[in-house]
Amino acid sequence: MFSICYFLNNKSSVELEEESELTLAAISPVRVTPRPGGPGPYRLATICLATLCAVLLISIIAVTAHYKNKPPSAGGATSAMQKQDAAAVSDLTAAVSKLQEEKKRLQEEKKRLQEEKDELLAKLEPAIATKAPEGIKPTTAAPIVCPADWLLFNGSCYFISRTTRDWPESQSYCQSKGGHLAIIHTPEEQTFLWDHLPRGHWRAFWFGLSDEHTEVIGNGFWEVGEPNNHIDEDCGYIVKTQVLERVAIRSWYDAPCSMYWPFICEKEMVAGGSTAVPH
Ligand SMILES: *[C@@H]1O[C@H](CO)[C@@H](O)[C@H](O)[C@H]1NC(C)=O
Ligand SMILES: [Ca+2]
Repeated sequence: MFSICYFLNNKSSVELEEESELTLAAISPVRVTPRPGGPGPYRLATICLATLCAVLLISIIAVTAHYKNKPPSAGGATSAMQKQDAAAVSDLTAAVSKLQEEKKRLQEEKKRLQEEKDELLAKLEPAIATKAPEGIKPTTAAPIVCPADWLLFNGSCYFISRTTRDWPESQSYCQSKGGHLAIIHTPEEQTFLWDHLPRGHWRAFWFGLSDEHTEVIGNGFWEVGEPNNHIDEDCGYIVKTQVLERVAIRSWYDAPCSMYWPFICEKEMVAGGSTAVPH
């Protein structure tokens, strides 16, 4: 680029020389004759070079203008972004320090609560220690807690099965749970269990009555006409149906012990104090 411009400058000086020659010629008419093929090609070259130079200049201006416009806009964008970044960073820093403060506060709170808990435990321990000797004697003080799915009534827990077994298998199952098929003494007990039985077309549940053991037949909550000992029926079951006239205290039937029914287990939870049924 520079060499071209330099070349052009040279040419210009050549042209100036020519002009001066022309002026000289005008002054002294002796040297009027122009050099053969002199100014023609030079002028053409000069025009060409000038045009080239102009093009180059324009190009340079255009390029510089382009880059002058671009960097400032780009620079402006970066500075705006940098500002945004800086703001975000300071926000984050603030958030972090806030969280650190919160963490510190929570740690202190945790420490305080831990101390409180230790204090309370220290206070409680003597109380527990003094209670322990009482706990050795089974008294009525402890509340009875039945296993999950078992119902509490008057010191006993009851389990109403959803699966069916014959009477001996039902008894074995109840014994495996530390109980026996329910032995029902009072109308209240009978009604409590009855109320918890589901209704159905013919819902029957084994309970703890069989000829194989000594029976208290005569008493009890038999349906009218039962026990009829129809085809060697030795085991007792409670029936609950959709018929609402059927009532708790007239719901016992007897049936062959080999039938498969759901069943009701009982587990006495109060060992001493009264006439709990031994097993
Ligand atoms: C509660 O159980 C005791 C001891 O088994 C019994 O004597 C009493 O009759 C029962 N009470 C009721 C309401 O079932
Ligand atoms: Ca019967």
